[in-house]
Amino acid sequence: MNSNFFQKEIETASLDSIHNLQLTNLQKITTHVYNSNQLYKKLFDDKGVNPKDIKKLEDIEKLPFTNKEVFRISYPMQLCCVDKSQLAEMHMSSGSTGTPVVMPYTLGDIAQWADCMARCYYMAGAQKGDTVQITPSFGLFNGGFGMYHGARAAGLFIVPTGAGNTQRQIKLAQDFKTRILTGVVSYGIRIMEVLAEMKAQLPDLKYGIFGAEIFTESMKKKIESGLGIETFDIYGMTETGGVGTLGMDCHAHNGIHVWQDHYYIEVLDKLTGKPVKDGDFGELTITSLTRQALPVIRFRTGDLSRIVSREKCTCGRTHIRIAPITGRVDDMLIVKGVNFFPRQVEQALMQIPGVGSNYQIIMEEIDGVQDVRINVEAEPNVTGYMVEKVLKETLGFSPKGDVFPIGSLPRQEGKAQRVFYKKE
Ligand code: DLL
Repeated sequence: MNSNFFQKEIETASLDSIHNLQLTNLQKITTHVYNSNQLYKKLFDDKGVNPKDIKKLEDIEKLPFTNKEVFRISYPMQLCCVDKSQLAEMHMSSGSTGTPVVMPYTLGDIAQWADCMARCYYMAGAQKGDTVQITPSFGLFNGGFGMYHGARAAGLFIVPTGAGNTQRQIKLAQDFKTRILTGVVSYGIRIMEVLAEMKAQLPDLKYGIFGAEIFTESMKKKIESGLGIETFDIYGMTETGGVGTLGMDCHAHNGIHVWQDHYYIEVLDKLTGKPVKDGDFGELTITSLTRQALPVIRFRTGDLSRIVSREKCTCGRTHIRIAPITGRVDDMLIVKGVNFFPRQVEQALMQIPGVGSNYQIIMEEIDGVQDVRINVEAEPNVTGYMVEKVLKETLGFSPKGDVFPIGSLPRQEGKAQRVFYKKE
């Protein structure tokens, strides 16, 4: 197996040494947030817990949870744990709920981010001098800058295209021999479609690093065969410090390695807040162990996943593996008494030959009754009846299916919006 390490010693460290390091870092970080931030101190005090109570890793369960609401009430900077003179950069997301999440960074935090991201590049197979093309936007969204900081640390040749202008992206990828393409999942698909329209090729492209959106197996296969590359599912979020902080899958493609020296991960029952058994799905809850400006403590991410393995991987890495994110605790849709998730619609649609990759789930209320309609791009041979039949077989009820020519449904710059609400 191609095993390429950026920080081999820590990426392959024994589980014991990783756990020891986690405990030391957990003690340090709880002391840091408690002593430097009033809001954190209040959260700890209200729970009757003091950093000195952390004597073993399991004691993390004594700590209070944080969530998006804590970020909302602390906007813009009340959760910051260092003096402004130490800050270097900030990023922000407004997320699907509209809650602004601000993440300030010290220079040390940027270096930590860059290390996590550089590990991901190397894990995909990057080597010094490779061209990496960075297609997420450069701005408040963490995607562009995170991939940039990491590529700098990894010694790659950066083509920082940012978002949009797909034909030019393709031309630049040809001219500068892009070997690694990075982006949000839906943009990988867009590049693939435009490449086909242009009847062009990207002969130097070998690896695609995509994330920020659910990356279903069917979408992965589509991009891999369309672009002739191997793809990787990269994970991270504004609250943990951005793209790549929470890891990526390796060439074994058997789970996302979460960088455990920097993050402590729990998988919790979303209702009781108690840990679920390894292998069971639950809400990922993250504690940042090494960040300084704004470490999160037991942050309820809302993302659903499960532990795949705590054992050493065939790639040599020892860091825990989680399954690709399957959804969010709050994205379940209910129509006529049937519960379903947007990813199930995607999986069903992708089974139909000729179906494109852009679709919309329209939740509409007609005469007070909730209904759903699926709009999907497809080749002319695909009919609405075919779509309705597959959806009925997989979802157990019959949404109306409408087919549109490839390229005709609206696309968003950045993360794709799949679910739309309409009231008649
Ligand atoms: O989306 C970070 C990122 C940028 C990751 C580029 C990968 C590539 P936020 O805008 O704060 O940050 O959104 C974070 O996006 O809680 C998940 O719900 C979702 N998400 C991120 N990566 C994945 C992934 C960036 N690989 C939120 N699979 C997270 C599924 C993902 N969902």
